[in-house]
Amino acid sequence: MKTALITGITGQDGSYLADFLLYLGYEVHGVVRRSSSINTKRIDHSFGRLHLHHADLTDSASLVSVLAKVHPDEVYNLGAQSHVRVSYDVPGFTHEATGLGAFRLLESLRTLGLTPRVYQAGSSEMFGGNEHSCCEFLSEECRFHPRSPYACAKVFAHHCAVNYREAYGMHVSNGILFNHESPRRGETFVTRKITRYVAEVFYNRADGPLKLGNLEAKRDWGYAPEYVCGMWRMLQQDRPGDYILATGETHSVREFLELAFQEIGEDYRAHITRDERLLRPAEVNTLLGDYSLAENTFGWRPMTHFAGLVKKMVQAELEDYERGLEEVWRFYHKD
Ligand code: NAP
Ligand code: F7E
Repeated sequence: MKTALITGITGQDGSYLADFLLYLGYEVHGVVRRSSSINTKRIDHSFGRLHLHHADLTDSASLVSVLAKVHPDEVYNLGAQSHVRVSYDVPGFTHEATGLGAFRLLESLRTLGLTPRVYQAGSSEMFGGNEHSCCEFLSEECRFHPRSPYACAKVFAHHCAVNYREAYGMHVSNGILFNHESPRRGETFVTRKITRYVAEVFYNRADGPLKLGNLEAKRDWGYAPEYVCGMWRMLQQDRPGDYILATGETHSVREFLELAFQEIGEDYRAHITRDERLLRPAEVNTLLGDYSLAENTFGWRPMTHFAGLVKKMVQAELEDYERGLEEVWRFYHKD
């Protein structure tokens, strides 16, 4: 039985990854940070099967202590202050947790002499958008142009991962993941904000119009459970590498609104208002990724595309969304 350690296990991806690794028969450990209110709702359904440890990516000693106890075969570094807009409000903390946190984890492994395979959660935000690239589809070869404290921190973490791989021969892979969403997405990210509001309208619980920022921004939006399977596949390769996971389609926030409201037979224009405070000091206008390296190397490709994702998210707000996950796990583990 393999042992995995996940930082960020209470987040969207961490919770799906924990589900998938338990399904595969792993012993799953997770890093949980102390909170004054309960922050484990996404993993409560597997509580008895998980090994949870208090630690924090801003605290090296806590990381050393957990790693020395667990001796993992695989480490997935998903912990981060992951909200781009919020990273402008708390840039220092974002750099500490999202950037230096990755360094602390790698350096703790090195000093302990541990050699697990490591996944570093990189982001399409590192590219700053297709307008900063010469390619129609962003690939692993395109240069980074970070446009927020969050993206700067992720670029730093990415380069640390490459450096530990080259300097110390560590098996560290960078996933460069484009937006991936789900019913477990945090409520302040735009897709979940919209689908929650749609459910409120449907049940006559909406309290005033939905306040939104830039509706013209375009994202390459995929379905999160499929992306965590890609993280795992990346670490099963003999050689570490850097891989993009994306859908190869891009759609605007406005298109997401249109489809989401269509699900309940409403016109979004009657329900929204613009709030300047939700605009960003520097926006990433368009993201569109090329996942062909991941497909050619380890057979990963997205199953759910834009319209299917919107439908899944709206339906899940209206009913139980846990059904159907088994199908995803089986598809990606077929070999
Ligand atoms: P998320 O839902 O925001 O989860 C972030 C996780 O990090 C939470 O478990 C959070 O704990 C934890 N965390 C925050 N600060 C921490 C600290 N100082 N020490 C330890 N843990 C800390 O993010 P996600 O959507 O699952 O994304 C997972 C990772 O992939 C993140 O690194 C994100 O930046 C990256 N990423 C996400 C996407 C996407 O579209 N979802 C795309 C590319 C990259 P609490 O629950 O206590 O807050
Ligand atoms: O914004 C626009 C906003 O916050 C998407 C994180 O997981 O993916 C995520 O970052 C777009 C932006 O996600 C609102 O301006 C309009 O253009 O849902 P978001 P994000 O910034 O793309 C990347 C890949 C990550 O790595 C990050 O960790 O939607 N937008 N109105 C809005 N966005 C928000 N949040 N709220 C609005 O009201």
